[in-house]
Amino acid sequence: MDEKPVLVESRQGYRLITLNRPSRLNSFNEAMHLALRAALAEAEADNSCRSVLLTGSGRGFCAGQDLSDRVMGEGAEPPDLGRTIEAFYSPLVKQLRALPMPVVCAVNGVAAGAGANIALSCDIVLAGRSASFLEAFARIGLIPDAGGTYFLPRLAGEARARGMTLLAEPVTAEMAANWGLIWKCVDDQVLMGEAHAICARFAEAPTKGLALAKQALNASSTNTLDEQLALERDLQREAGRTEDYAEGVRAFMEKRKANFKGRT
Ligand code: T3D
Repeated sequence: MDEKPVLVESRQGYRLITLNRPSRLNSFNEAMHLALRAALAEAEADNSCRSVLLTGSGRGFCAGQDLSDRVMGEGAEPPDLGRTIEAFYSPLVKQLRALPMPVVCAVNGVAAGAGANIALSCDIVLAGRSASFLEAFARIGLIPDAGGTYFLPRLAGEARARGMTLLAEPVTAEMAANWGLIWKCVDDQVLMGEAHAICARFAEAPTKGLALAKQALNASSTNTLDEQLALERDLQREAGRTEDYAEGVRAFMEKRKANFKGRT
C-alpha cells in the first residue's frame, strides 16, 4: 500500500502535520495537496487545536511541484499551469494565511520552488542550520508561485528577492534568518524540539487574539495607514470582547499566570 502523503498527529493543543513523500523530497503531487488541505481544514474545525506545526519527513522539507507529473513528450500539448496554480497552490497559501491560529513551519532540509514559498507563507518559520531556501523556478523556465513574488520582496527586500528569483541559487538557513526571511535558524538537532516548544506555548495562548493579530498583519502590506488604523480599531474591538482579554487583565492584576481559553 502507498505511504500516506501527509502524516497528521494530534498533540496537546496543536497538530503536527508532516509532508511525507521523502523519496521525492516531499514534492507536491495532487494527493499531497488534497491531504494537506484536508489536514489544515480539520485543524481549523477542531476548537481544541491552537496551532499547527508543519514539517517534512526525511532529509528535505519540500521540493515544490513533483516534476515527474509534468514531463512532456516532444510536441505534446503543454499543461495549463495557471489551472494547477489556481486549483492547488494559491488556495493552499490562502488557507495557511487565513488559518485562525499560528502556523509554525520547521524547515528540516531543502525548501525549493513552491516548497520554499509555502514555508515563507507560514507565521513562524524555524529552519535547521543545514536547510536551504531555493527559488528553483528559473532553472526550469518558470516564475516563483505560491506567493513567492509577494513574500520575497516584502520579507527580504527587492534586491534579495530579485537575486533569489533570477539567479535561483540556494540561500542557507543562516542567511535566510539574517535577511529576515525567517524567524530563526537553529542547530539541526534542536529544530523539532524548539518548534514543539513554540506550539506548546501557543497551546496556552489567547488564540483568538493571535488570530486577529495575524489578520491585521496579513492586511498591512497592502493597506494605507488610514485603512490599517481602521482595521486595528475593528479587530481590537473584537479582541476586547473575548473572555481571554478579561482573563488576561485579571491575571495581570492578581499577579498570576492567565488561564486562556483559546479559540473563542
Ligand atoms: O507544475 C505546476 O503545477 C506549477 C507549479 C510549480 C511549482 C514548483 O514548485 S516548480 C519548481 C519545482 N521544483 C524544482 O524545480 C526543484 C527540483 N529539485 C531540485 O532542484 C533538487 O532536488 C534540490 C535542489 C531541491 C535538492 O537537490 P539534492 O541534490 O539534495 O537532491 P536530489 O538528488 O536532486 O533529489 C532527491 C530525489 O528527489 C531525486 O530522486 P532520485 O534520483 O533519488 O530517484 C530527485 O529526482 C527527487 N526530486 C527532488 N525534487 C523533485 C524530485 N522529484 C520530483 N519532483 C521534484 N520537484
